[in-house]
Amino acid sequence: MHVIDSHTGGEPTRVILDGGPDLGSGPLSARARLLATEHRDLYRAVMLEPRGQVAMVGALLVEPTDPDCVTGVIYFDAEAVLGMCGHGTIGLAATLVHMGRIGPGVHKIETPVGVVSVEVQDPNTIKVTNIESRRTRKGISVEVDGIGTVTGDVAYGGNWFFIVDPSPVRVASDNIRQLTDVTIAVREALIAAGISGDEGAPIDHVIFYGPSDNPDAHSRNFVLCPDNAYDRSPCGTGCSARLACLAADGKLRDGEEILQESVIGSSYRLSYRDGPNDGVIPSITGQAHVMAEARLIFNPADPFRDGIVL
Ligand code: PYC
Repeated sequence: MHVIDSHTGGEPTRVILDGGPDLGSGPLSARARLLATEHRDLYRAVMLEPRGQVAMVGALLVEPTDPDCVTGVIYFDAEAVLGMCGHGTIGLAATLVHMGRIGPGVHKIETPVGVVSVEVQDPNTIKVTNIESRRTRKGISVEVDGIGTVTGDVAYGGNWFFIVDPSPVRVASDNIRQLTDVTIAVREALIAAGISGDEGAPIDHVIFYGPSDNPDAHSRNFVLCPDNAYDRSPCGTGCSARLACLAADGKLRDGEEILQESVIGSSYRLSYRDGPNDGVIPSITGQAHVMAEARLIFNPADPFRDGIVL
């Protein structure tokens, strides 16, 4: 399996160029379901230690159904197949530039949730225009052991998010253990209370917002991902969901730009245009850097061939 690794604001992406499973030629949403149900061991083996690393997201390149797209892609982490991934799309675009497959300008990429576009501004700076994002529920409260009532919004940005602002705990890089524990507890409380996205879709990401020390930043966030790792970047799909909330609350205007900081201090520039279905079309600009190119080996004699599964 031939892979190229990059990171986007510290969050790793592993692009799988070849050697992935055959998922057929159906719609990307059906191919993503097939990856999730029939090839779980394989995609986990690519993400888990010792072959992968904590927080890594995989990007399996597939043939697009839309001939205008430069590629199709299915994203996943060590726990789940994702609908979309913003940092992954920035990393994928930087990888395609590194390979000489795309150059400056705008290119389309097909994902299981729809076609997104990337504008290559320089080899490392990419602007992603995401699918229409929306808030579906405002001011939902859950009881969390040891914390009390936590209130947030349910919003969709290609994945489902519970967005809590202000955070009940300090959003800072020296508080990651507590942030992780509390966001996991919030996700469990949402499940226990039967709170979900559309058609029962699980809310598998939780975001807490707090103030930033950077006077140029709108806020600092902490994002819990399905695999219980935190996003080192500000999370592209999470920022999309957040933009939908800010727009719905009248706190950010169409075309206005903000700087969103992650818990480790990396940042995205964010803005939106009004969408056709009462949501927003988000733009996320960030930087990615290619780090490694490798061939992964799956030796049947390796006792940890499928990764360290505890
Ligand atoms: O950037 O959208 C994102 C993302 C999702 C999970 C990790 N990163």
